[in-house]
Amino acid sequence: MRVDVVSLFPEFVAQCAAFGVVGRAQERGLLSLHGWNPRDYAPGNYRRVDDRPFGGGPGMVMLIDPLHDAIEAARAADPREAKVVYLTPQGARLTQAKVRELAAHPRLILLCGRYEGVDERLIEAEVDEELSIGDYVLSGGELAAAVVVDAVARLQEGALNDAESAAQDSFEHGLLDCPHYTRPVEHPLGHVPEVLLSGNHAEIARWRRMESLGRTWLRRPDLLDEQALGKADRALLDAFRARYLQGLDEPDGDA
Ligand code: 6GU
Repeated sequence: MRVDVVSLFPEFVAQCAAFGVVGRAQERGLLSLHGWNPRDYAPGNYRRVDDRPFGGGPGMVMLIDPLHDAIEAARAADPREAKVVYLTPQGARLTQAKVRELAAHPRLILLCGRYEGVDERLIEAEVDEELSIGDYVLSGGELAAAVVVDAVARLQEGALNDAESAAQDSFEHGLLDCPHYTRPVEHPLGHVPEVLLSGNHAEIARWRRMESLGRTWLRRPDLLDEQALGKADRALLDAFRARYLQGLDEPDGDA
């Protein structure tokens, strides 16, 4: 997949994508990232990219033309049709379902705003979708663009090894992940839940599912659609709740 980033700081997004799974996806040719700086399309010695808002008020608004020309240059760099996404706190919230949808597009153009925002006419003319990564304010869309790049890159076929794919599954299925442990078994900070040492794969799977359900119930009840749970999951969640309400749910306590 190809992703073009239109930003006053395109190197910022490139740096975020240079490491780990995403860096490896680029090395494997699964993702190609390209940066376009609207300043390069701004005329004059000052290369101005923003101006004061009509109607007054604080802050600056990004000019139409440098952004328009940068987006058109990005479009022209590849014949495939691009979906243009503007990263803004005014956008719809990014979810894993949306990430899956974006990851299936062969081409994305990610538009990053700075200052108070972008002239609305540019958004109306060029942008297909506006996305936010959460209810807090960032200084620009670059970190959000890096989040999108990371999330879509790891979904490209061949980006993850088997272990990474398996780990991905938990959130894909709408539940939080279970806790994980590694050596040593005994440590001053606590011991490993006995069931994980049992070698009983059915019991281990049952415990992990129960922990996933229980954590989701405790931490992200908004994610848990209890009506949609199967009978087995409801029984596991009931067992978790019973244990939790008895105060036996210490981090080291599967006693
Ligand atoms: Cl996409 N941009 C900015 N500036 N702030 C944000 C955001 C995006 N998502 C959450 N906060």
